[in-house]
Amino acid sequence: MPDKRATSRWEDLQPAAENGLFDRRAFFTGGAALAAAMTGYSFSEAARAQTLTDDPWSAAPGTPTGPYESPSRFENHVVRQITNPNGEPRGQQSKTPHHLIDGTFTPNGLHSVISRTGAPDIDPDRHQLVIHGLVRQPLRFTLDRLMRYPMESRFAFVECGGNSAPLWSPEAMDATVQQLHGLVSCAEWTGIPLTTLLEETGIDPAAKWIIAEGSDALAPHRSVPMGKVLDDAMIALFQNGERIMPGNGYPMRLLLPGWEGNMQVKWLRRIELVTQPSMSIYEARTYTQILPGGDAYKFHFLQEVKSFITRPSPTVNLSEPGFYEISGVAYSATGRISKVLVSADGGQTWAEAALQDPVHPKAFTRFRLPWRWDGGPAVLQSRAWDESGNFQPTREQIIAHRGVASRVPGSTNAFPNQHYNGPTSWSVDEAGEVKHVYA
Ligand SMILES: Nc1nc2c(c(=O)[nH]1)N[C@H]1C(S)=C(S)[C@@H](COP(=O)(O)O)O[C@H]1N2
Ligand SMILES: [Mo]
Repeated sequence: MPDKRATSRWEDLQPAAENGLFDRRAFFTGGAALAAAMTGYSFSEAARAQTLTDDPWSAAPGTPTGPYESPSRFENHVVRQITNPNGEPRGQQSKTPHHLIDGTFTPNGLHSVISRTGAPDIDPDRHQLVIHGLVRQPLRFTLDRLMRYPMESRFAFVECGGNSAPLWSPEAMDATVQQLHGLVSCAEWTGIPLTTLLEETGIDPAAKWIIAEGSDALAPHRSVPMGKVLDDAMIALFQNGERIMPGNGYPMRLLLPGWEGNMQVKWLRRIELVTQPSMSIYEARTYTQILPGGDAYKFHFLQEVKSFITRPSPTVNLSEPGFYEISGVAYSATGRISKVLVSADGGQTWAEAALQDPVHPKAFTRFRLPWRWDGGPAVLQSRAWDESGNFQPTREQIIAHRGVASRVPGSTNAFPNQHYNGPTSWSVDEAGEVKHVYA
């Protein structure tokens, strides 16, 4: 006989959408109700006490803790995917394994990296940041000096404009969430608001932009409008509590929360205040969006509302029918995520996911919702909304606006189009195997 209380709560726990999807209320009604709803779907086997004493690792003292710890050797497969694993000297991408991690912050060793000429081996005692141009007084900052300024911490995702670009392809791909969306990561960044340093140099009212330049061999530079600089630009020195990783800009980077990754200049050495953008190669060509009619966006600053399901996802398959948690991340350049809807029938019916607290602006938000897989075919998909009223477009909407894999005339690059923020769909077949599809 089922417990009466659990039975009445079970009624609140009818699936909220087709194909066995529950919604965020399943978490509010509490563990007992969820457990009742899961009756008949036990994940665990009966326990026998002696199984706890048999294991060899319990029979002898363990390994002493080292000065800097790496994950368990059983987690050796949880690594970034890198485009030139043999160190070939060219631009490099390292992609975050979203399907193998959880929570909202990317561990530093798994943070995505894009670099054109590799990470320079910067001696922090010799590195300097110069701020000059349209200022009252140009200044030079050593790291020692910067460490004396008041700092602040904030959570922010960093996403390459080219993240998710494979999804401009008209054909579905045999690809993991890492391959499709691995060029976005999220960290707690600590550093000095750029405005603090600009108060010291002074700002000539004629200054409308800054040009930020890195000290890697290419000396890449990008222009940033003064509005963003005064809003929330940061000279970041720490990443998830430790000094910024070499690949992410050690010893300092420009952080522009929510904006195109390419603008967030790493290994930062120079900021010049100017009247006009520089129209460098990354703003005049590489990160330019070509529209179906042939026109281009002059700039595409914002990384707009996006979400994707990380589990289940390709290679993270289902072993048998029953209960699973659907989990993923959502983020937006225009504020906090306010709502995530999930579908298990390819977008025909939707249930609202629970958003895990705390929900920070311009940072990853983890969404979760229980799902009872009946063993039949399903197509999983998520869509996100933010507090500014922006939302993740349907695939139809974004393609109508931006085209499919539009090519720069004469270019051999398959996906020059960037900033894909439509939904990602995962199909589940009867064997529980998860694959990328277009729904
Ligand atoms: N100095 C410098 N800054 C750079 C780059 C670079 O190659 N050199 N790559 C840019 C690109 S294309 C992106 S998407 C972001 C990626 O930041 P991440 O490596 O911390 O993820 O850094 C940007 N900043
Ligand atoms: Mo990028």
